[in-house]
Formats: sequence, C-alpha cells, structure tokens
Amino acid sequence: MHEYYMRMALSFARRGTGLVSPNPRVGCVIADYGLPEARAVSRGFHGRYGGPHAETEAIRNARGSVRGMTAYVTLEPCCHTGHTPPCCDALISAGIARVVTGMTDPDPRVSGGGTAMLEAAGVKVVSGVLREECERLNRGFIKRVTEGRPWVTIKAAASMDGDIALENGESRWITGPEARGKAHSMRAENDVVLVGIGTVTRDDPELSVRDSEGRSPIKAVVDKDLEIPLGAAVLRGGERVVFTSSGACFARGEKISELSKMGVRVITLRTREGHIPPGEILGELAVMGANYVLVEGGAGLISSFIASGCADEAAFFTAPKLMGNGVRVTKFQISSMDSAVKIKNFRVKAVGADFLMRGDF
Ligand code: AOF
Ligand code: ZN
Repeated sequence: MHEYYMRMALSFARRGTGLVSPNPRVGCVIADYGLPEARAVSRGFHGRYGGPHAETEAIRNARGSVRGMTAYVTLEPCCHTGHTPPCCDALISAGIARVVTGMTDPDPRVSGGGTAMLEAAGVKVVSGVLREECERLNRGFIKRVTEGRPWVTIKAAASMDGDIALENGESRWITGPEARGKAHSMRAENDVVLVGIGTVTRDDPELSVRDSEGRSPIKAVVDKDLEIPLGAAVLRGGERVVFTSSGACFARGEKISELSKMGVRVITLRTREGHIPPGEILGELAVMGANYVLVEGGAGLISSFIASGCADEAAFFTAPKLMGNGVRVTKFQISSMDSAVKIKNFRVKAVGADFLMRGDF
C-alpha cells in the first residue's frame, strides 16, 4: 500500500515540473486507514516557488479532519521556516498519525530534522519508500544543494551520420515538427537554456517556449569575446544572461552597458586555456537558483560540457537523413574505444519520423 500511495504522490509532485525551482518537486497524498478499506482522502503538490508546500496543500484540500491519518510525502517534510512555516508543524497540528516519506531532504536546513521533529511529537515515520523514483524526480535539486551545480541535459538534433548542420551552416530543419515540439517542451522543463555564441550568430534562435504552458526558462549565451549582435533574437524578452570573459569585459565596456540597459545580465568569468570553464558557468547558474540546465549547442559548447564532466544526461534526436560532410555533433578526441563516453540507462523512443535517444552520462 505504501508504494501505491507514494506513486500517487509522485504523480502529483510532477505537476510542479518547470514551476518550482530552486525548490524541489514535492507531492503529498493523505490516506485514511481507519476505514474498512484504505482510501486517499486528499492530495497536494508544491506548484510554485514561494507558494505553499505539498503537505499544507494536501491538508487544506481535505474537506474534513485528517486526524489519525497517514500522509505520504515524496520528500521529508520541512522543519524550517522559509517562505512558509514548517510543514512538520502543520502535519502535527492536523493530527496526522503517520508520515511516509520517499527521501531525506538534502537541504541542510532540513536533512533529517523533519523526521526527528515528527518523531519527537509522537508521529510514526516510515522513510525511503520508492526512494529511487523520488530521488530521480529531484536529481537537479539534489545536485544543486549537494554539489553546488545544476543537473545538465545535453540536447542535440542530428542526422543518422551525426551532423547538426551542413558545412555551409544550414540546419533548418533536421528533425520533423513532432521532435521540434518535444524539444520545446523540454525547454519548459528546464530552468535555463544555454547555447554558445556560434549558434546565436549562425541560427539566431529565439530560445523561447512555444506551445507550452509554464514559465519560460532563463536564456543564457556563452560568449567569450562578447560578439553577440544587439539585435539577436535571443535577446528579445525574457530573462537573459550572457557569460563572457574578463578580457572581453575590459575591451567592450560600452557593449556591456548597452546589454545592461536592455536588461541583459552580463556575467564575467575567467578563462582557462582559452575557454570559459563549464563548471564556473554552472556554479553561477546554481547561485541563480537553477536546478536544471538544457545545453542546446553548438558542437563546441556540447563538447566542452561533456569533456569536462559537466554533462549528466543526453537527449539526442536522430533524423532518418544523411548529411554528409557537415558539422559533427561532438568534436572531442577519444584515443581508445575503452575511453569512449558511455551512456547509461539508454532509452530510444520514436518521435514522429525521428528518434529520441536518451540516457545518463
Ligand atoms: C516540504 N514540502 O512541498 C517543499 C519542501 O522557501 P521555502 O519555504 O519554499 O522552502 C524551500 C525548502 O523547503 C526547500 O529547499 C526544501 O528543503 C523544502 N521544500 N519541503 O516539506 C514541499 N517544496
Ligand atoms: Zn515544507
């Protein structure tokens, strides 16, 4: 029964996708075992950063008293006062008799403190039900809180022979409308969409979220020499960030003030071997509250993230086309088959006429 209700709580937690960062996605189901047959009487989820937590939503959504009932929560209830008072207090004063959690909250303000607070008040706690699924749902939150960097998905669209553009730069379109629609919804699931300056100058993408609900991710460009045209589509509206080098910062002070006037945040980082290190970019994005980052290209940026161990997940669309001698999706060197980058949890799914290949680094 525990797994059944936890699965239900997970499905509610997912409704917060793309809406709650820097917070985790959390779902709660309250079940009544005091009946001939156990029954879920209420549900809640964390739906907005700064908004109510899953547990208080579930208590509020219950029409009557939840005294003596069991609360299933995908994450250990909080014991601190943040935007809202502690959920543990709410559960205790509502008379919840038992709390079943999916995982410990890695946030140092909680981290076991929630469980201790509930137990001290005489509430029975069962921990770690469907832990793997619960942790998987919040792997970006866990990564940011424990490692100080967000979860990174590398997204690319390539031909069967691995090209993301023709030699002349043309790349519209490699995949069909269904795959492109899916790529748009992936943007909405992430907190930041990151591209290199080459992609901006060649493709002039808007990086917006079309045909999808939810809030728009931050649009970020890695532009070491600050070459971005002020009229670039990516600079039109939304939250925009440009990562540049300290060298460009000195040489192009005027452009930086133009960008600032347009509301673009320019973040200066030190280069290493001529590149802005991906780890530094991720550190900045974590400070901005990002749990999930989608790296969309080009080949240079994708390769530097993979080669520096800053890639967590791959989402590669493959079109049934051959593009010959074009621009390859990656360009790092591998010296032996043993050191080829291996993808774990590999899955393949048809999307329209194309395939989406996904897995973890
Ligand atoms: C819960 N239930 O639904 C969520 C929790 O700033 P606040 O008040 O929103 O607090 C954010 C922290 O609270 C977050 O880092 C995490 O530890 C916890 N999130 N906890 O019991 C929830 N969203
Ligand atoms: Zn809470």
